[in-house]
Amino acid sequence: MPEHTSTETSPAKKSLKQDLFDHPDFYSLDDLFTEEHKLIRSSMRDFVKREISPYVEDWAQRAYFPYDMVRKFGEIGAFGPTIPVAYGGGGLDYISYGLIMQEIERGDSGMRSTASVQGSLVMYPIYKFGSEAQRKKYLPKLASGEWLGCFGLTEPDHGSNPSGMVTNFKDMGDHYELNGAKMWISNSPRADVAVVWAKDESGRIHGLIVERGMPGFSTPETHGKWSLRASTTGELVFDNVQVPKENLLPGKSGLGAPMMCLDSARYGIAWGAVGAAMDCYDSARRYAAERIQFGKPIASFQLIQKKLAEMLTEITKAQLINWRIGTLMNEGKATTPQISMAKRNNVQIALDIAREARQIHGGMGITGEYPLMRHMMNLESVLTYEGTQDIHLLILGNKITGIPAFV
Ligand code: TGC
Ligand code: FAD
Repeated sequence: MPEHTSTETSPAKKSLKQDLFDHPDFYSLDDLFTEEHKLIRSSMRDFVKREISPYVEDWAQRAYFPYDMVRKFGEIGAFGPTIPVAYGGGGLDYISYGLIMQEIERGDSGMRSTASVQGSLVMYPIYKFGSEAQRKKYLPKLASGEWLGCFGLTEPDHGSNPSGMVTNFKDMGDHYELNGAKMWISNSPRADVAVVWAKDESGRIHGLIVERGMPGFSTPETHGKWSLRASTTGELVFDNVQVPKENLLPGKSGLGAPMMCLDSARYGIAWGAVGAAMDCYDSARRYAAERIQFGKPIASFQLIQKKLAEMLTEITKAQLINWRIGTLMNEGKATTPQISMAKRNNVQIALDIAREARQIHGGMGITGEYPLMRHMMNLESVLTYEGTQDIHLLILGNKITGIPAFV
């Protein structure tokens, strides 16, 4: 607690309800969760409180990726929760997956990136489009955290428009030869395997599993980020890499294959962003109750109450979106535009809440004593990756009008 913050118990603090601190659940969404959902949430919450929250500010300040979290995430079941148990996954539903992402991102968006890339962007395509041999070889090691994976779609000249990618492979008879480069790849500098999207000689997109150690494959780290500083980001460079033919994902080709992975990851982000928003709201509510100005806790001023009321309203609306999109995911009915709406809305409200919460903390809000600036800077990346806010608007615009406005 900062020295200039009053430690007296103010009337506002006395009236605060603990449940709204620990888990803002204004519309009693807990009534809709099963006992298993609540157990998963509380065990992830305890894990994050123990293993991430006490250290993450220091990791972020030092731009340090805590690699030992990979094994810990594996042990707690954060990797591939929806993948069947037979392949090392959790065999859980999509609400459980969402709750796991929510609790991890309550700690830090970069830590959630590590987990959601591994589950939705590496394990999911191997499970969905991989051969049985590929599933058996890779999934259990990825689930346990023995191996870390990454997903290479974005290129230096093709971000929002992945169909323009130039990374390509040629059939050399007994193997494929892969050339090109990917940029902005989460986990890449420490990844053991990369799911890479590249064009064949006819220009059709396929997924290939590239392993660290293959000659010509390198993963330079990207330095100087002001965002997601506890997550490691880098490039993937392919210089005549010989990829065994059995490493091609046989189940699906075309842009639709990576887009299906993005549906799953964007869904997880919609939940994760609400976790970050909850953490900012919790901090703002506590601070407002404790901070005395003009002889009163600032929580007693109408303008502060307006900010808190709007935060709780937006969190509640985002929670309701997540609940419904989660049930649609469980039924296999969620559409890409529905997922876009959830991802776009929830990341935007989380960023707005981080900024408002920072204001409530006054000058203290810019320090590492509170999580606000870290969440705010992280959410700037979350706003951009997995499709920018404007790309998600255009996906919705296409759905509404039937007219694609991307070009
Ligand atoms: P478009 O013409 O719309 O579609 C091309 C083909 O793909 C099919 N398709 C899908 N299939 C299944 N599921 C989906 N969700 C699909 N979306 C598209 C589509 O049916 C079509 O198939 P076919 O057979 O007719 O050819 O494609 P487009 O080139 O116009 O692009 C559309 C656009 C702009 C919406 C899309 O490309 C897009 O979403 N761009 C944003 C790129 C993006 O999100 N990149 C994310 C990179 S990964 C990342 O950021 C990880 S961050 C991880 C972390 O740290 O958490
Ligand atoms: P651009 O596509 O160049 O966009 C620049 C601006 O132009 C944006 O505002 C965009 O909305 C706008 N724009 C583009 N096209 C249109 C249009 N048609 N109409 C209107 N506006 C448009 N990628 C991966 O493949 N794997 C990863 O693991 C991964 N991790 C990432 C981690 C971080 C920290 C970051 C920052 C990015 C990561 N990405 C990853 C890349 C991410 O998906 C891209 O940054 C994102 O898709 C946007 O691409 P771009 O940065 O090239 O921006």
